[in-house]
Amino acid sequence: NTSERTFIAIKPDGVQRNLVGKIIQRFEERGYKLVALKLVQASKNHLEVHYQDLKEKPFFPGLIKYMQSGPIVAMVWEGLDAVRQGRAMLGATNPLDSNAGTIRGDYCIQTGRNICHGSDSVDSANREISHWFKQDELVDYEFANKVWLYE
Ligand code: DAT
Ligand code: MG
Repeated sequence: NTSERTFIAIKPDGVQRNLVGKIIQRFEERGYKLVALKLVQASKNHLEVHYQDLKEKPFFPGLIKYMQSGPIVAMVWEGLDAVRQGRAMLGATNPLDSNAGTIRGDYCIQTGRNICHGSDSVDSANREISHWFKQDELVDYEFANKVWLYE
């Protein structure tokens, strides 16, 4: 399915550390299609819903505070296997376990400052995309590269 979509976010540390361009560049160069993008200061409630599955975890309050500490770049990327490949490109949750060549493995050190988010399944991608974007913010356009990326 070359129309699979994933929600990718650059967390406040990624923005402050000037890694926005580099992270976007990886998805562009791989061949994924940018469908939506915005810089947002997320509210506490918005982040608590985003991370609803983690609300019982001991690190949850710290996670919400971290995610609220500055603007986030919210994006939707589309293409074949976008969810799984997006996760692979980010690397392991704990950057100490992330391979070199992944975003986390190359640009960060600690789990609590792991600079990026990616949906972990197609279902959570759909939920996260509609949580962060209005339908009319998902831009429908012809991706000229498509014929050179897919047979
Ligand atoms: P991922 O972001 O790889 O999907 P997750 O959904 O399990 O990982 O957790 C969401 C975020 O919460 C993660 O990116 C960083 C933070 N986090 C997870 N486990 C943590 C821990 N043990 N200590 C501190 N922060 C943690
Ligand atoms: Mg997750």
